[in-house]
Amino acid sequence: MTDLPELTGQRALVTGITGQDGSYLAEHLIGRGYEVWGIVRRCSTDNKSRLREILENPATANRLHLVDGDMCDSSSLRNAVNASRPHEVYNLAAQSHVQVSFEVPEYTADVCGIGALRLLEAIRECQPDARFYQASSSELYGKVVETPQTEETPFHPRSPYAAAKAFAYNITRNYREAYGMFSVNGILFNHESPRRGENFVTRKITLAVGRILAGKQKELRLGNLDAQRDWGFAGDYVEAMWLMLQQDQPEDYVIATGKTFSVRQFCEQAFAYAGMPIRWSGEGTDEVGTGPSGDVLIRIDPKFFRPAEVDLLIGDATKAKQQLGWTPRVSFEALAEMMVDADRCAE
Ligand code: NDP
Ligand code: GDR
Repeated sequence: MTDLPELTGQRALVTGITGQDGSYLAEHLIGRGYEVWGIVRRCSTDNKSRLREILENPATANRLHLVDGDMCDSSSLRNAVNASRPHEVYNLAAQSHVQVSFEVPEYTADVCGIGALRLLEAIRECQPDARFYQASSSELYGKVVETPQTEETPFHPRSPYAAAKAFAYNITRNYREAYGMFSVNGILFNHESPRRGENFVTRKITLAVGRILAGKQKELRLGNLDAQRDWGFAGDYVEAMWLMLQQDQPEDYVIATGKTFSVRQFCEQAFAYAGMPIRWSGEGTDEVGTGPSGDVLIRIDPKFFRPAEVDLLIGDATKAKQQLGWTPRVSFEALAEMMVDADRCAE
C-alpha cells in the first residue's frame, strides 16, 4: 500500500479480520484513512498470514490494532468495543464453511448466530452510535424460490450455517427497529480471491491446478459439479460493505454479479486457462474429467456431497447499483485466471 492518506479520526472494529474478507476490508479502510481494530482468536499456529502485507509495512502496521477475542465470549467483545471506541463495526467472523456446519452445528450457531447478538449487545451497551455491518449470505435463500434473488426474496436456509445466519440477519434488523441502531445486512453472494480458504471449491480447484502443473498432485476430488453460484471478487465486495455504512439510512443490500456458473464450468475455466482443457465422461459418481494427455484429473467423491444442497444462486444487485453506486469489476473468467495465476506461482 503506497500513498497513505492522513488519518481521518475514523475508527473501525472488524471481527474475522484474519479471514479472506477481513484482510481485504482492513486494507480498504486503512487506504481510506481509518484506524482499524481487529478481533483475533487465539490460535496455536499463525493465523495472521493474510494480514502480512499490512503488518510488515510500518506505515500501515501503525494503523492496525489487534485484540484477542472470540465471538463465543461476550466479555472479550465488550472489551474490544471499549478499547477501540469504533465509529463502524464490521461483523465478519464466522464458522463459514457450509459443509462443516453439518458436522459442528451447535458451534456454528453459537459463532454465527448468537455471536452476532453478543456483538450487537456490546455495541448497544458501550458504543450505541456505532454503525454495524452484518455479513449476511446468499445461503439464506437456500432452496430456489425465485431467480434472480433480491432483497425481497424469501429465505429457505438449507444448512446449520444458513439457519444461524438467518438469526443474525433478523437480530440485526431487530436492533435497527427496536433501538434505532444503524445496523445493516449485506447479503453477499459467493466471493473469491487468491486469499480464499483452501477448502472452498474455487480455491480447492485453483490450488489443484497449480499443484498438478508442478507435479505435486495427480487428481482432484470434488462433490456436486452441477451446483451453480454467482461468483465475484472479494476485493470488490468489501467496498460494498463500506459503502453500506456511509448511507444516510440503514438498509439491507444484495451484492452479486448477476451471473451464475456451475462448479463444472469453474473447473473447465481454470484447467483450460492452465493449458489442460477438460473432457468429461461417465455418469454420476463415476464421472471423470480427463486432461489433454488422457490422464484423469477430476474424480467425484461422495464425501463432498452435502446432506442438503443449494442448487442455484444468482443475485440481483440493482438496489446496490442505484443507491450505493456499486458495481462488480472482476468477471468470472478474470477471477478464475487471477486465482490460477496466484496458485501457479505459489507452487
Ligand atoms: P473466512 O472463513 O475466510 O474468515 C472467517 C473469519 O472468522 C476468520 O478470521 C476466523 O478466524 C474468524 N472466526 C471464526 N470463528 C471465530 C470465533 N469463534 N471468534 C472470532 N473469530 C472467529 O470467511 P470470509 O472472509 O470468506 O467471509 C467473511 C464473512 O462473510 C463470514 O461471516 C462469512 O460467513 C460471510 N460470507 C462470506 C461469503 C463468501 O463468499 N466469502 C459470502 C457471504 C457471506 P481464524 O482466521 O482464526 O480462523
Ligand atoms: P458455499 O461455498 O457452500 O457456496 O459457501 P463452497 O465453495 O464451499 O461450495 C460451493 C459449491 O461447490 C460444491 N462443491 C464443493 N464444495 C467444496 N467446498 N468442496 C468440494 O470438494 C466441492 N465439490 C462441489 C458445493 O456442494 C457447493 O454447492 C460459501 C461460503 O463462503 C459461505 O460462508 C458463504 O456464505 C457462501 O459461500 C455465500
